[in-house]
Amino acid sequence: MPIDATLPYDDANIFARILRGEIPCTRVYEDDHALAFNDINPQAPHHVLVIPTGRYVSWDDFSANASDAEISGFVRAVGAVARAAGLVEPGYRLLANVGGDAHQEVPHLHVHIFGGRPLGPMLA
Ligand code: DGP
Repeated sequence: MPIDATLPYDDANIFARILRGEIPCTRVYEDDHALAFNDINPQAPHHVLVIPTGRYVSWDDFSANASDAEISGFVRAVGAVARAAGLVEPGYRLLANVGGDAHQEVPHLHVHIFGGRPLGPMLA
């Protein structure tokens, strides 16, 4: 079910549990500001989720409330994950769903990285 991105952070959400190591995932990158792991339901040969280590519901919450260090660390981590996977050429797509209309399902900010095949024009 899509979430309401204006609700307070819920420490029981699935990505919070992954961050705490309570639920397994296939980790591909980790540093002080970000954790990246393979999506459980991949939509492309390369489908990784990058999440901040801080408690942020969505891109909206993160962009409004995270520190400059958290934001720069997270943005650099997203780029590093894609670069390390060799996706810069031929290319990749980033996506962050925010709230109900975008069908955000997990109330912890996550950026999807898609790659490994031609992705076609972006669908609204
Ligand atoms: P979104 O619709 O943007 O909120 O995407 C949520 C994504 O999270 C979706 O592609 C599936 C993925 N996902 C949900 N639960 C889990 C999980 O327990 N483990 C992993 N690796 N991915 C999950």
